Amino acid sequence: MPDNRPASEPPPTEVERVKASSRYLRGTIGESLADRLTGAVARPDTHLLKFHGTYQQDDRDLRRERARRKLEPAYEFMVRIRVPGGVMTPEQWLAVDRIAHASGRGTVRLTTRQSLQLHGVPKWDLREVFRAIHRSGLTTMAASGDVNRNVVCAANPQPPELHAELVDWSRRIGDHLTPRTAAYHELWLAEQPCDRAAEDTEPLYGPTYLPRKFKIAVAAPPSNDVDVFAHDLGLIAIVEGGRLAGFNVAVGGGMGRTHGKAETFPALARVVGFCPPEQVVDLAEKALLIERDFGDRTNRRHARLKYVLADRGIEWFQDELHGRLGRPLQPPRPYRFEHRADSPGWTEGPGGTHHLTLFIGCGRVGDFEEYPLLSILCEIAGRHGGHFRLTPNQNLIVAGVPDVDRPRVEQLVCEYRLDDGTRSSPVRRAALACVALPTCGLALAESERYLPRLMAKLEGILAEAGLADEAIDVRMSGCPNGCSRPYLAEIGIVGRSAGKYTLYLGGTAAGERLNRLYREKLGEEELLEALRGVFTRYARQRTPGESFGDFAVRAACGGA
Ligand code: SRM
Ligand code: SF4
Repeated sequence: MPDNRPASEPPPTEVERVKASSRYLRGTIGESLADRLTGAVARPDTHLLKFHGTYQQDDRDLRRERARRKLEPAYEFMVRIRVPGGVMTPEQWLAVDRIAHASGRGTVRLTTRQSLQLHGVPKWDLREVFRAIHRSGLTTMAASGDVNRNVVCAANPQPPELHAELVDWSRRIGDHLTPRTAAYHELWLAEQPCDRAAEDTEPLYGPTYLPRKFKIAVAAPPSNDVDVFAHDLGLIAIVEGGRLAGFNVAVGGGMGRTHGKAETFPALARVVGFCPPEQVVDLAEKALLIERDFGDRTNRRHARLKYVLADRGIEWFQDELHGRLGRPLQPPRPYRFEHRADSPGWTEGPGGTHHLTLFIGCGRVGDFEEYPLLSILCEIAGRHGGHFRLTPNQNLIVAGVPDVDRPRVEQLVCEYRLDDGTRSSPVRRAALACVALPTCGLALAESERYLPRLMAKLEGILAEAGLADEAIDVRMSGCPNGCSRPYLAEIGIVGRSAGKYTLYLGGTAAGERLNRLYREKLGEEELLEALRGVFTRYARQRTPGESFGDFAVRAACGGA
């Protein structure tokens, strides 16, 4: 890349240089895949592969032993499958199950953004895995990388008829913002090797794509299940007279921060206006282009849209957006969020159908000892004529069950105790944990593997304080990147180092306030002790109807 910058300007990051010389995301991925001497790919290709929906990882449980034996790390790949609006067919579920067993660790991870992840795929299997995903009608393209990601959508809105319309808008936005490069087809799907880089263009993104990832969510009040304020662009559906009138537009949300670096911070998206449905695709494009043109390409920790807004101001952003749209947004319309947790059990769907929301602990679906969850879900998929919905709370909805089929699904639910979620404590049902160890290369501490154990202890101290029935939300992340959106939780627990966590308190149950730092570097005993203290005070001193998050801000964290 020619370097015409003034000497005072910092250089573009390594990732920017790799993108620029990648010929629209090709790089040397073909050569890396063909290299049988290592389970890894060349370093520049690790950056490019993310755009194709896969991350190079290594099994961190095996790192030390492999190093002792002078072996290379146990390289494997995480494959992320985009599921627009979280809606998939039972056939697609069965296809993903087959792939997970043939090439992965035999489990499927439901993510906080309505995607699926397969872990443990060897490099040699990637091409076949991508082809099988493509044959099922899903894709991994742009599931990650510096592009617009899977557009998430309210999983179970009211009225239920609204869902199809919101998913349709989510899909249209997602399709419009999908990269156009032929690299994906050439590398993974084509029968014969080919390279059409010379003819390629990226009309929206250009050759260096975005400075950083871009995330969009569509919410349907009163539920904020998508955590709309955690997104670069949040769209809040406004229903008037029973019809979708349009969307309130919120910009500049994000969670990631770095311990000890005050210049990195989580931010809530801010509502800047309203737009009618037919303008929403254009609006999403223009917001993304502002990030493309003004995001910081010299520092990836300062590159998200939230930092553009922090540096230039919300008025600047509005002027820029209005200029690009050729018109101002309308003033925002009234809306009210009341909650964001899923409610396990049956709800009514459109046209006399029914939806069954199943609680999936930490989003991990597998065949566990005494609980063959993946097999049971496959059995349901094999007989289900409706569809599946992934929720942003890492749960699964068996959706569109007609009256006649409901008894059969109910029988399976009873037989296999699938409704255990309905009976588990409210605090456990609302909890989220990110993946963390052993696959996530950025994890500083455990999360998914640890939260269930910690939860049992938390349930104990909640019961001691007489709070067993309170639905306080707890979110754990293995590092400050915040993949479980912990800074929006009433209790956020964020990994600091092995066995040590930072404790944040004071989010709201509807996800409209960031929580605050309460205590740092806590081991398990200290963490439980700190929470026992706050729970006891909450039980004694809360005002009528006061939520735990509100109490924590008022009393525990030093007043609002
Ligand atoms: Fe995330 C990076 C997992 C949702 C903020 N995230 C990662 C990686 C890919 C680690 C890496 O870069 O090597 C993790 C892979 C772990 C593994 O082994 O599977 C990972 N993120 C996840 C998932 C699977 C968590 C989960 O348990 O569900 C979620 C997948 C979403 C999806 O389907 O696309 C996931 N990540 C989120 C969210 C939540 C959201 O978007 O609603 C956030 C916070 C919101 C945000 O983006 O600000 C999030 N992930 C990050 C960040 C920090 C980004 C930042 O701006 O600072 C990173 C690190 C990075 O990008 O450099 C990251
Ligand atoms: Fe990994 Fe950190 Fe995200 Fe957890 S929060 S999945 S540890 S990057």
